[in-house]
Amino acid sequence: MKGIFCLSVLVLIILNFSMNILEVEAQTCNPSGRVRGTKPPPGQCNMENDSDCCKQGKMYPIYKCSPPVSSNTKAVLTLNSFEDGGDGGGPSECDNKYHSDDKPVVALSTGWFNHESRCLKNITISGNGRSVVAMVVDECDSTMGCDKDHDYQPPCPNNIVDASKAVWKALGVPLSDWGELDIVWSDA
Ligand SMILES: *[C@@H]1O[C@H](CO)[C@@H](O)[C@H](O)[C@H]1NC(C)=O
Ligand SMILES: CC(=O)N[C@H]1CO[C@H](CO)[C@@H](O)[C@@H]1O
Repeated sequence: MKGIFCLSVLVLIILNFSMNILEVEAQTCNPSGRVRGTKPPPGQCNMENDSDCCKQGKMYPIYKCSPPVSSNTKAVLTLNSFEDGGDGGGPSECDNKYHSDDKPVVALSTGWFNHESRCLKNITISGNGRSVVAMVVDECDSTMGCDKDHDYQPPCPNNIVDASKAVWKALGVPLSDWGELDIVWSDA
């Protein structure tokens, strides 16, 4: 009798445990691996406007997925230049062009960029009590980083809306607070 009781408790525990795992898998997006940071060669990694540079030996998680998209998906807004010579690296992936930082344009983390499916489409970004419509022109690569192609910057986290200064201005964020802001976004 005691044995059966113990067994059923054990079965319940195992069942509960595996259901938790399934639930977590459905809701979150786990790293697909890590890359090891290499020190940028002299003159590499444009530190313009607080861009982050990889640190030698530091391990950075990489992601092929982003959290699920809803009508108000939580994200972190960061600042990027989409101009030639800016900190965004090469031309934008969607149209192979540079873009004026005076236009509201953004790059999305790999999972949200979703194989170019949001390319040249608009999203609505809400933060700081305001909203702005911005066009998706590029990917913020969550799958790679710390190499020449990515200007020796770390891989993008999986929840980033990387925006031109026009977006920051439109949201009315004071210049001194530019850098990182909690926002929500949705497909426009
Ligand atoms: C996106 O918004 C801009 C104005 O901000 C507009 O000119 C453009 O047509 C819109 N693009 C789409 C695909 O809706
Ligand atoms: C994207 C962005 O805001 N770039 C700015 C970075 O800093 C330089 C110099 O302060 C500005 O000229 C850029 O506009």
